[in-house]
Amino acid sequence: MTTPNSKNAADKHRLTGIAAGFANSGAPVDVQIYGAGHIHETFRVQGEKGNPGCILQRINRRIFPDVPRLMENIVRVTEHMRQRLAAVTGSEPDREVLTVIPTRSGKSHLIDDEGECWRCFRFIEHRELGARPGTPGQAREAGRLYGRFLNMLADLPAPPLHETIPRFHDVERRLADFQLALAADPLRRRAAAAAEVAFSSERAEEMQGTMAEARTSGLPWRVTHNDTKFNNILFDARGRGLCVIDLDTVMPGHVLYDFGDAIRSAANSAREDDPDPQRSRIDMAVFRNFCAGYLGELEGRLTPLETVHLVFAARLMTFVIGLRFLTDYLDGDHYFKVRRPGHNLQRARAQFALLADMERRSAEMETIVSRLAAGKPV
Ligand code: ADP
Ligand code: GN1
Ligand code: MG
Repeated sequence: MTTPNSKNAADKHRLTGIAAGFANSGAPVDVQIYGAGHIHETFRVQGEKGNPGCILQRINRRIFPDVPRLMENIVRVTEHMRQRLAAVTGSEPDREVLTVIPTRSGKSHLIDDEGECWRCFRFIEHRELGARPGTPGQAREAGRLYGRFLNMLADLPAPPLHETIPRFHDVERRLADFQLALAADPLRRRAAAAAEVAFSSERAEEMQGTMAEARTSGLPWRVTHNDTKFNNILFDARGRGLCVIDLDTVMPGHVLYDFGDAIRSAANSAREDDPDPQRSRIDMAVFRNFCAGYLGELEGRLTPLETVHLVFAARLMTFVIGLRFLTDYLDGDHYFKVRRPGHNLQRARAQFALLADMERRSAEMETIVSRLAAGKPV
């Protein structure tokens, strides 16, 4: 008979076997589920004493079907950042950039006997901080780290990185996907989402129009991270930003994507899925401090067109990600991991409440950005 305990033991045995396929020194001692990401299955593998262990991930192939290209990007990006860090006195490349641990036969990923794809990174000791900054200093550090990330990849040699998710943050694509899900409405959920559907329709034109105009005016393409959630930064024990992780979506993008996604994730006074939309508000202290860290690091790099669109970017990305949660709800919850019925609808509602608050406070946000960009205190 298979009991939960025997299943656990079988799973652990299987995971330990997979971990042993990577060129990590020493035998794996224990494996546990780890982290709070929405995309992959992540495990922490503990090694024998003195071995930092590793992070083992089963890659979500529905979202990233071309694993060799995905891993090629990650290897290129991490090696480039490692070289850049090696030139900085006092830096610790093993902790400040992810290290891909190859398989025993030297590959970037392993395919198991069920056809699942696995990869492994060196485990970086860090302090768990949760989904949002707890202090102004952490918000500033998050800004600094995402700014430094952009700086370090500004001279990544050609060829361009692969586009791992086509048109990932393209608002036109996201609106088209939303319209398809709304028309199909496979689970008859449209009525439950009527208020959110109306909210997004009211904003579609402004979002698309402003973005199209910025592109026509020469908004630059850069190497961007594209998934700049607060929990995609690891912090050290003293609360200093250490390492940017979750590099699956590093590819050509606009700086607006990174800035906007970071603000909607870090400068939210509530959890991303708070069931009470009244609580989703822009946290101005976090906004100010993130901006100070980000703009301080990127001094001289951003063009005036980029700077002038930063506050719009915070609204744009809150809209785009809210729309993706809403689309996934209508579609039957196939993309984001959900933990309860209606979870994606709650997430969409919370993002839209945050967006409405940003709309109310846009003028204040603009003042903060323009003062910082002009080198003035806020
Ligand atoms: P997802 O795409 O599912 O969000 P991530 O790559 O962000 O997956 O990893 C999930 C979690 O695992 C992270 O939020 C972090 O807590 C932890 N993690 C990932 N890589 C490392 C690492 N190299 N060292 C320590 N913890 C890590
Ligand atoms: C996913 O992987 P994770 O949990 O950091 C998603 C992001 C969303 C985010 C919402 C590849 O991020 O785009 O903004 O959830 N990543 C992907 O929490 O779709
Ligand atoms: Mg993540």
